[in-house]
Amino acid sequence: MNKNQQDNKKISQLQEHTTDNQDRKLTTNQGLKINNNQDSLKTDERGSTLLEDFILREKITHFDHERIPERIVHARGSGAHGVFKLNKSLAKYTKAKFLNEVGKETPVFVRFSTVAGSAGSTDLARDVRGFAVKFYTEEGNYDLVGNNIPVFFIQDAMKFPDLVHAVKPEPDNAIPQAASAHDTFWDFISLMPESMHMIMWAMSDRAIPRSYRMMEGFGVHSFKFINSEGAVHFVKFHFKPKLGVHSVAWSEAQKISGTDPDFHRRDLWESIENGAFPEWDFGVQIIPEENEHDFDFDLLDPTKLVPEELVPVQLVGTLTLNRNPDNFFAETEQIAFHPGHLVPGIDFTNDPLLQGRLFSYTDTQLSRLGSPNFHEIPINRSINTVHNNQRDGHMRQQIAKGKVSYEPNSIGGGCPFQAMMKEGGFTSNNERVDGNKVRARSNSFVDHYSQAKMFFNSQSEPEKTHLQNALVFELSKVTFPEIRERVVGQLNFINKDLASYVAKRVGVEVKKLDMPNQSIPADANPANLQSEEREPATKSSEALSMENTVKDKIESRIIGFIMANGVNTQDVKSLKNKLENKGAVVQIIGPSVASVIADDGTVFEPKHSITSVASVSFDALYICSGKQSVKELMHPEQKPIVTEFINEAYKHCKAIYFGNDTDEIYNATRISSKKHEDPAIIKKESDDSDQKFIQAIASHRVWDLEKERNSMD
Ligand code: HDD
Repeated sequence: MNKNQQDNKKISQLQEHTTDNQDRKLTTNQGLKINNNQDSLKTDERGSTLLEDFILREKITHFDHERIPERIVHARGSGAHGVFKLNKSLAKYTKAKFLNEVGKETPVFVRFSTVAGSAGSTDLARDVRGFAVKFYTEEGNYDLVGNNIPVFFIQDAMKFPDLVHAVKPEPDNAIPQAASAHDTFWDFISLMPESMHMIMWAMSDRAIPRSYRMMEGFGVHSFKFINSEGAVHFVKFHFKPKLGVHSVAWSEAQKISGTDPDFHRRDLWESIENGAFPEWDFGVQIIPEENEHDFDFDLLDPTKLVPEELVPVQLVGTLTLNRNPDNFFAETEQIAFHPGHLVPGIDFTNDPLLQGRLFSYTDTQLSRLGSPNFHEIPINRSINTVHNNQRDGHMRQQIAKGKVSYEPNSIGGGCPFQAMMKEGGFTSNNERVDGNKVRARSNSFVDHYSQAKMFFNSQSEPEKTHLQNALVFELSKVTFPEIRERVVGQLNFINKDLASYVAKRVGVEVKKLDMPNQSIPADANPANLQSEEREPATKSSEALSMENTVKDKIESRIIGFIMANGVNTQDVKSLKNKLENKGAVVQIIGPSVASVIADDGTVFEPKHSITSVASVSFDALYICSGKQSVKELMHPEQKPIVTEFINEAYKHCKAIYFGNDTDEIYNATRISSKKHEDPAIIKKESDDSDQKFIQAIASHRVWDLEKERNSMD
């Protein structure tokens, strides 16, 4: 543990519960040392096993009960410990202590996830990503349970089970796993106009991130900040990755799902192990209570975002992940988030999606973790000690002293005391409430397309192409033509070209939307909550396009060095140093995993054999200099493998750098027939070639040239 980690109160708390088997003897759960862990106790060497074998019974019984229910959504995830540091005080808006004192550090645990797939599904599914942060503050745990997309599919929690049932594998045959490309999802979506804004995001490349470290995080709902005077501001929460927001190509995502389904999990784990700690700026959009109605959308509607042009994001803190968990199950699996875990100074709004969530999260932990004492599991404990009169229940850990478990009491001197507000006692926002009990949707929620338009308008041309093709891919898997037609009808309200592009490729026509006539009251039928086409007040917003993201860093990017015996040592070492000095990770790819002997006898150890890895695992490639090395790589047995490897990286718009004497390889690839200048294909020609390569890696991909790079198939 380094000094930073020792100062982390949560990590020190976890240490008390952590064991290490190093140099220890094997024991039973009762602490009894075990002398033979190979054989059960029998009547004879070939005889039956004795029921009295308590060691066997204990081992098997425990094993039989190892699995717990996976999360109903967000089952597949990965997490890490870290720290949140405040750089700018928000005391003017909130009394939350962790947001008041500049420089204050608060321990956190963050869990990222996909939504639809099971715990064992691929990381690269086209899906929303969860971004859940538990802040272990001095005033108790505060959970910000968000996503990498700032809006949601539905406006009311009443529809959440329907949404999830629609996207999960279909109930008759449990197909497909971790995919929205199927009948039931699109059937539901086609009938839920309110989903269309989120559909734009989910079909964009945001849904296939390059890394958890390169995703934004959003609290989604509007929350409330309350300051020490009781003044209220609405707030939207943002996390912006220091490495920028980047994605992979869809064909790449599909291949990664086969070659390395743990791609994001591995990436998070390895970057932390390598000391390349993932970092985000934490930001807030703040809206005074009196300006609640200043927008052309309702702040309580979770299918809307607040454009940054209207309310800028103020960056006030830094989130850094700096420590991997010691045990996946104990920490990442057992962590229990809940949007209702609050601290004084932060409160909910009446967003009807958020309101429903407030019930769901504790409820789900009861079935998932099995007991109301889930807060006592080490990863879930607050760093301040819990004092209350709750008692007993399955697996109770806390030993609460004394006779008294009720309040008021005189025997216990009235303890534990209620805390006054000035002592940090939580009080709910003293909001005036007056209304009739209704089961209804506010009219202010019925505009489903204008922000979808804003999102589409904001995309760069390559992003639009990807989004369109994602819709085509998904709808091509829908077997009911009327569903495809209805979705196209919805798209037509967003953008006519988009609708006709998709329609043409999924075999339907763009028609006036025809919603099925269901036997439910018209005003309760979501299909009838169809809004008119309306232009957004903010036509387009820069922050919504990944094109405008940070593109000046190569930190933790994985660069594959392709080499064979006879490679030029000087050349390899010099580029490797330059890249590593900027934080990139160089991985050697050899013809096999056998050592590579360089021209001067230096030995390089490949991490990969070119036959057992695909270019989708790398951000960029360097074809190392050296005549002998090239000759070996172009041996008839190797040539097709090497060229396919490079061609694929080319297709995925990556940076590819050719060292000295590598013309034979260059000429064998499709790159040699390129017709135009391509800034991400670099030949070692001059002193600044290395620098050009570094720039190309930092730019992530040349999406603009995707058509050209793919047109020579
Ligand atoms: Fe949820 C898990 C995010 C709406 C009910 N949700 C869960 C997780 C994230 C979110 C990140 C995984 C937490 C973890 O890593 O353990 N959920 C969201 C966001 C939503 C949202 C950003 C909308 C803005 N969720 C939502 C609604 C409901 C739920 C409307 C129910 C009414 N969510 C759950 C759940 C889960 C969950 C069933 C499954 C596992 C868990 O809670 O702990 O209760």
